[in-house]
Amino acid sequence: SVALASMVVASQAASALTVGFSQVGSESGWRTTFSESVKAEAERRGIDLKFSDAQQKQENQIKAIRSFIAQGVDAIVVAPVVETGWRPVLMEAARSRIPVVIVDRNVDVGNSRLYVTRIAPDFVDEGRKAAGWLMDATGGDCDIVELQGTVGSSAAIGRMEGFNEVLAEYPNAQIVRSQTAEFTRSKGKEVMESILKAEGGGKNLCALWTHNDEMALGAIQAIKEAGLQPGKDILVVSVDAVDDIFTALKAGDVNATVEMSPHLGGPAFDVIDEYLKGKRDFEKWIVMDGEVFTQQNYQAEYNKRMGAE
Ligand code: GYE
Repeated sequence: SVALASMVVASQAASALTVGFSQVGSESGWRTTFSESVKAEAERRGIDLKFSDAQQKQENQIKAIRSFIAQGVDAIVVAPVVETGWRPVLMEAARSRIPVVIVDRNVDVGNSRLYVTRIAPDFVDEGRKAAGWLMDATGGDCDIVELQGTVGSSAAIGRMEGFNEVLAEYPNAQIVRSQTAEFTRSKGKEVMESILKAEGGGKNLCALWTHNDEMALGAIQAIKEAGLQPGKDILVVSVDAVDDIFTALKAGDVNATVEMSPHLGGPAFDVIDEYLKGKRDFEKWIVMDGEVFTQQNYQAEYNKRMGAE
């Protein structure tokens, strides 16, 4: 029975999956939680995870994917920084018969057979939800500053599209300034400072719309330093629902955020398991949904998160 037990152990070890994960970077709290969640999930499942942080550079992601292919991993998970430029490297993975799962942002490859599926929210819908909340809150009369995410990322492209689509229905609402702050807190503060200066201090602004919470958290600092009250003088709406934004909701500095789950690792590993067992007919997009949290309804979720720490 000792021999039997060791055989069982050996066969388990032999069947352990090796998965390469190319992550965008660590630009936001949302991203860090996402990375931690993928690592924890891999550990829980006994997956040998090769984790690579691309520091927001596509060239680093392409290098990482090539090295995963060279190492002969069983599957590759990619959270792409931008949409374009993925075709050649995904074709290399396909030629090596290594399945690729896309998570979070999208790839524009013109041939969806180059990946198994994509697990992600509907970014356009997130933008619509943010604008819907703001138009309700202001009666559709509002001069808005927009802080965009990384240029060329589908998160920024989609959120912008959805927000503007709703805004088009309100003749008295408009975006008066729009600039990228690259999804980071420090850029959010810096860019907001310069916008407030350009806007004569910002007293005539109605709202700030940011493509993620991290930029909102930086920008509310800038608003305070300019002598205005974020959440009152300038309404603040964003996307992600990271832990820190709940503190800001409670403090009244932020008004609303559209939730995006960072727990994409579990669903990605499920897909890989199914694929390796022979399944081929996957939906090309597995859509994750999220709630809108506001100063009126954040409390229950806040308690849940703080209690969980
Ligand atoms: O909203 C932001 C992050 O791609 C959806 O990237 C993601 C975005 C997320 O850094 O915080």
